[in-house]
Amino acid sequence: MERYNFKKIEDYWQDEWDKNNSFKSKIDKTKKKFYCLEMFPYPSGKIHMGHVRNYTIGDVLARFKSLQGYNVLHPMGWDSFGMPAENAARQNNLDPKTWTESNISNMKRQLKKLGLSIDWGREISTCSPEYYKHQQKFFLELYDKGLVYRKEEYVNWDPVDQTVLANEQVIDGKGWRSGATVERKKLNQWFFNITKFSNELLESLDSLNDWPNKVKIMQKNWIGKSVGCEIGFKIESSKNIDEIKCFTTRPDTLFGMSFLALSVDHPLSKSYENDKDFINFKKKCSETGTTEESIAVADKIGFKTDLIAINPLNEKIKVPVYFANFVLMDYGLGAVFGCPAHDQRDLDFARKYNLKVKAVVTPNKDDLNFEVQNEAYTGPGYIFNSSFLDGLKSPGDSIIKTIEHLEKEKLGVKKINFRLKDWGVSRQRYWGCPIPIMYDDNGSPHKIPEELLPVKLPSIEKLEPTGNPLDKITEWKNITIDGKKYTRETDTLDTFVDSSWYFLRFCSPDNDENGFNYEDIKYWMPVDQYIGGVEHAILHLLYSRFFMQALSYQNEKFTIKEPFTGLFTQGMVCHETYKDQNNNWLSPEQVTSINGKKYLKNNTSIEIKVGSSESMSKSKKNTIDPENIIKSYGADSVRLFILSDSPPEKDVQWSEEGIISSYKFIQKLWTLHQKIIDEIEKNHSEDSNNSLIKFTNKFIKKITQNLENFNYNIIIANIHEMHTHMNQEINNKYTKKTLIENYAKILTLLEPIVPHLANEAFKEIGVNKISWPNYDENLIIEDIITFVIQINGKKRGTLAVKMNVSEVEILKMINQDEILKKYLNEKEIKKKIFIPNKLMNIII
Ligand code: ANZ
Repeated sequence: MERYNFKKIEDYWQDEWDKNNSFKSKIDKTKKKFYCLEMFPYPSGKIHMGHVRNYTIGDVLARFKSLQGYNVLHPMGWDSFGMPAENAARQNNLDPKTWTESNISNMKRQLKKLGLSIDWGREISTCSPEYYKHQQKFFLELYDKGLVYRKEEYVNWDPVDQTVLANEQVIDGKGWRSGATVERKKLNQWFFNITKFSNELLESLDSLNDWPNKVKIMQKNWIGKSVGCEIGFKIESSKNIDEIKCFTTRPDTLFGMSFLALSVDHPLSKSYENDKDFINFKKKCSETGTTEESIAVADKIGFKTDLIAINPLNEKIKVPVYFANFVLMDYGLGAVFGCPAHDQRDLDFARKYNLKVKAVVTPNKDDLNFEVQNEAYTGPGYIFNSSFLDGLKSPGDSIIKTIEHLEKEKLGVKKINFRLKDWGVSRQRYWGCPIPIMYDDNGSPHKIPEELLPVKLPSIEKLEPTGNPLDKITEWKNITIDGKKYTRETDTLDTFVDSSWYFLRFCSPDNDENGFNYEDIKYWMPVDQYIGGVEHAILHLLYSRFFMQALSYQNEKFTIKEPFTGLFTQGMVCHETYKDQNNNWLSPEQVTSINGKKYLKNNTSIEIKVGSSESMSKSKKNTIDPENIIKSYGADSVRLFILSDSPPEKDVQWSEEGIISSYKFIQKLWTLHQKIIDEIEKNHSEDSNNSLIKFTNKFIKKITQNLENFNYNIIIANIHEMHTHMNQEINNKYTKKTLIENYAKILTLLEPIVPHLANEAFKEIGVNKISWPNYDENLIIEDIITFVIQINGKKRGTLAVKMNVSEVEILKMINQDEILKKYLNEKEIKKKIFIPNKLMNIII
């Protein structure tokens, strides 16, 4: 038998697809459309196994839908702005553009080697002015709609590198590169008013039936709707202030209050701005990062004011007012009342400053001596120690009753708060989309006139190690319009903005005037199936959803509220980890396995420690280079293996043995193919039976259903079964016509998974490709079925019978059966329950 020469065959087909523009998509209103999109990659330079998995899953679906007769849009582009380009450029002394473009061309070449059915005619790159021009227009559209604003906000500031750091660049409170202690610093920044749509973004999640539940829950938590109330606390004899308002979700714990705490940025801090101790305290607070997580784990510290607050439910309870580092200014009202017994932060704070800890919720209705030690009690229970609230269920009735009381007495009002914050889009970086704004002499912002768009990034020879390069390019920064002088905004946009609308651009990639045509998006949008990593469950997906809200706001023509109808989140690709005796990571290429039992460092007798399998990452060196693998085993083997091991939503374990066995299986499929061709050539005069037709029908049904449900790993098992079955089937004699008809159907079913092999096989049998085959349910039903016999509800045996046998026939057979006959024992039959093709229950 001839071996399957994957190199030649895969090259041939990839060339053909390229030459013929095989996956070109255009609007065809006679056909139902299907928009299949995988999250576009950051052009880091080389594809990794995560890309291989993501794009293989998408490609299987795109090819399947296309064979089913859908008009498929399956595009690809590059999320090409971002920090790595800037860092690489600094390290290698070149400009980010050159670095990025060469990465794109390499990755594009690698992706083509996977045999993906992509319409490359629609390729986009977010760092090209042709793309970001439209983004700048959208920015100004949102600005005009009042959805963009500027305000002072804290950032992580690296005092040595003179630059703003992203949260992930702050490691243990220090700048990742300089190692300097990071400070909190206020800067003027641009914000998108995403919170305007908090409610819409939350409620519309319920309409997304084809999204994983876990993603919807993550988004819900992120938006974080809290129902509670705002309470006014009277301040005793102060000249400056007579009331402080707090937001709480637990008004039922008011009788347990022992202090009131304010954010250091609370308006009241103005009265302390000349107080040396307060200034020191504020500085100490600024050493904690800006994230909620870093604040949560930081030591609780406070600054005691001379103010005394009065409990609105009992004027005799008077408590001190502090500034505290755990109160955030941008949530609620920047002020909280502290109830240490029922909130851990409050308890930590109270223990530190010797404040009272009074329990007001008891887990057990009868335990009125309940006390709290080192752990706050936050569970459910009953109110006690609380006058008119005593005995009420907490939470629940107790909260309702407290709010009713506060509202009646005009001490507070019911209030809904969202945890979601407005989206800060300013980045003090070079390699991003310039913000199309300029400032006049007074520092007031103005829009860059539309005819001057795009505001192009100036090219740059060499990136300085510190600061924002755009700040220093004065010839770019200073502009004159109509004789008036302005300076440009030097911040660029967060790269999440680039990816919040790219799926619209794919619909109209060549439109120079606008980001998209209405006609195009009306046909193609929303994306029918979006596929990507669960790491984007919150930000990217939420920002894209927000962008649709923002574009449709005050624009009746734009009617897309949700960008992605279906969402699929695929699991990670994992590999074992290896370490030498000195605990240095080793890559799989540096390790030789001895029968899979022992592992040695290559060409040595040094034994290697094998660690758990973890998701592939450069830091642990457990990556496998897809390009090498494709070179050695071919794209179809890689596709087959990456789908075979586990359901696509779960992690997959990469292994050498796995890819080798996929490779061998491809060879076996090819051997089978040659046997089938031999049989076709024999040209038998008639079909010996119809078992091939029946098998094909069953196979169609299984593959179709498994494709529809993303059970891709089961499909691989189905293909193995097909291989075994067909090897036997060809011993039966079939006419050329029957064989070709059925084999063509089987090849069509294989095409989404192993497209090169399937197309080559089609070519060899000399048949044009066909569309997705249907199956005939009647042919799938087994002729002989197992029929269950129960006597008085107990299973007493089975009968092998033909389909659709009658009740009378079954009874006859029971009476002829030696064993079953005994159970009846000629007793009187009281009742018979007959379920066709399944069972008969005889009551005697
Ligand atoms: C009193 C209280 C007693 C609270 C108790 C909790 C337990 P969620 O559910 O996340 O909305 N809080 C309010 N504003 C805050 C701010 N700016 N910074 C830090 N914490 C703030 O949480 C609402 C609760 O978070 C509020 O309810 C408040 O503490 C705190 F036994 O009020 B609570």
